[in-house]
Amino acid sequence: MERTFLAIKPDGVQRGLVGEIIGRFEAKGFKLVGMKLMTASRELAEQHYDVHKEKPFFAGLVNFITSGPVVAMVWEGEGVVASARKIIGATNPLNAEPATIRGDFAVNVGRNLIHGSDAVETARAEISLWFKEEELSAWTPCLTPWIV
Ligand code: FUP
Repeated sequence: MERTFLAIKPDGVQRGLVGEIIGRFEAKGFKLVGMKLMTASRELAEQHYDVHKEKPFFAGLVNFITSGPVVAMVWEGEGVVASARKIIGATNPLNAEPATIRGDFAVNVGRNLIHGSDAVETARAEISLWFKEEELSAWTPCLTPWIV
């Protein structure tokens, strides 16, 4: 089954939006298979955002993401990578539609509350970067027959 990596960024934790954000993925019908509150090391953050290492915003991005705890999560479900990106909304919150997480709660591209993997392959790499296999739980939700 498809999995994605989501991380509620330090601004989401500081603003008390953890429950609100997690609730949206639960309500949609996706399954939480891994979750931990942790402060990322610079090394982890630099690897995670490696694709942006030449960008002018890279240093600020790494400083921000390592500035406090994040909620790192793995979610599972049919089409979860693309669907989570829709639930999250556009990277720049000013372009994010209402009813998306960024559309409802964020204003600034550098403080956009949550990260979500952009493709199935990226998700695989990000999950193995942030989680050990034994930190993930395979479980069978009894609600599944009512949703899919
Ligand atoms: P996303 O996939 O929506 O997280 O967006 P990107 O991978 O394009 O960007 C990663 C992060 O870099 C964003 F969440 C915020 C930050 N960023 C900036 O701070 N300024 C920019 O112009 C673009 C991205």
